[in-house]
Amino acid sequence: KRPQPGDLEAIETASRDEISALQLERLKWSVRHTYDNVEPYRKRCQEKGVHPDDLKQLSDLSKFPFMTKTDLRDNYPFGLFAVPRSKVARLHASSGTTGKSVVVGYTKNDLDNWANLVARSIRAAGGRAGDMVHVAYGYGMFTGGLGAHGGAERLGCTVVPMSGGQTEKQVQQIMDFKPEIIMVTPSYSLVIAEEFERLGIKPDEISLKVGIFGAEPWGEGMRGEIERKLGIDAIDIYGLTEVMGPGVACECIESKDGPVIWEDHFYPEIIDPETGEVLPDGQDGELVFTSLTKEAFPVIRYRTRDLTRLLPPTSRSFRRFDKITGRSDDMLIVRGVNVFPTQIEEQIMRDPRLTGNYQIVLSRDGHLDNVEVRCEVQRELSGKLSRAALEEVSRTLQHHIKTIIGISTKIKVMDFDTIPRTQTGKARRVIDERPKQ
Ligand code: ADP
Ligand code: K
Repeated sequence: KRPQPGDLEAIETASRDEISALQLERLKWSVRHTYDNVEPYRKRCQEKGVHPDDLKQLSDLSKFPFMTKTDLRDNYPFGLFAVPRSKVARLHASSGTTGKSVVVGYTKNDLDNWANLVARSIRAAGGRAGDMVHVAYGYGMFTGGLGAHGGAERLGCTVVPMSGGQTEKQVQQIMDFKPEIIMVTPSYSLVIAEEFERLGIKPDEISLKVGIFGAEPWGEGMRGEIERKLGIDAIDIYGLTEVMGPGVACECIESKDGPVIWEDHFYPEIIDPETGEVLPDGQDGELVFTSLTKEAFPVIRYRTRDLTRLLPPTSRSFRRFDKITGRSDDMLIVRGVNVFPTQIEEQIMRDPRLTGNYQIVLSRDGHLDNVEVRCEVQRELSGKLSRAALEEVSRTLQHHIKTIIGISTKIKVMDFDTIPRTQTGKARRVIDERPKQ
């Protein structure tokens, strides 16, 4: 039986007018706070000829300049903080999937809001006070571990601060302690699932009911794979260090239809990544966030580089977004065709004989890009498929990728457990062996 969401806060069912009114009031404060206290942003506004007083309605935000990851790097470490360093209660840093890390700070109030929003996210996912939450996101400068931890504790759960790695011990503890909830990256959850399989433990013998997965893109096919292997509901949580950490948005268990943005704390926009123009809801583009309540590290129009579209409210009064295809800097351009690793993942996951572990290897042959997709057969089929069956798996996948994504690939179907597993959380999906230009 699927868990139900816990009690909702009043704002989660408020009218859109009430939400907009609250957003406008908070937006005015946030823009003013940033302008007054963050000199590089004030200069940027002055160059553009905009002032916090120009903000009369929510749509006026589009007149304000963007912030990007480059701004964070240029002002490393504390140049964009809006409070004196002595008021900063904690620092975190992005894990630096793409380049040098960036540092962010939180006041006591910021940490309080963060814990509340992660608690709200866990509640939306079906968790409640008294549940045991196994946290397998990495602890440390990465926001995943401590972010999940603070929220689970705030909700009144029993928190197991396991962190990443030590897969055998993860599984042993889950069997011994019997947590209802696990919070981890989707790719590491598969590693844990495989350890259960190896021990012959069936999904219905695992105490877990809900998994709350984020920090990297994952598609619907992957959701099905994780749900089957662990016997849980898999819920998508989203966040990024620059904007807060996990808990900027989270799916609700009753609809599982894309992360709901906690719009009382974050104002979303979708822009055309080329022109910077704001696009209407429903149109694909780059997700941009403005923080409405953050004190130490406010962001105004922060460009996430994550590509998706805004969707109308369903089970909450807040808007949602579609599963993130990837970020603009994950995009591969193969012989002129734009490809996201998740698109290839989606095609792999159509075949139940293949696991969710895969790698894409790019190489160059003269002037042409070659793409090799490495995938694995499920444990119970490993070494048991005939040559003809393996060829059929590979031909089918190649055909799907060609007809749906539009690129030619070489497929390598490998034995179970031959592609390296992540121990630290985020999987390395792409190996680019092309010479640097
Ligand atoms: P880094 O930028 O170093 O990877 P973060 O941990 O801050 O560090 O990563 C945030 C990014 O992770 C987001 O911008 C997004 O690209 C990705 N991400 C986080 N949660 C999700 C999710 N649920 N679905 C897809 N991508 C996600
Ligand atoms: K990431």
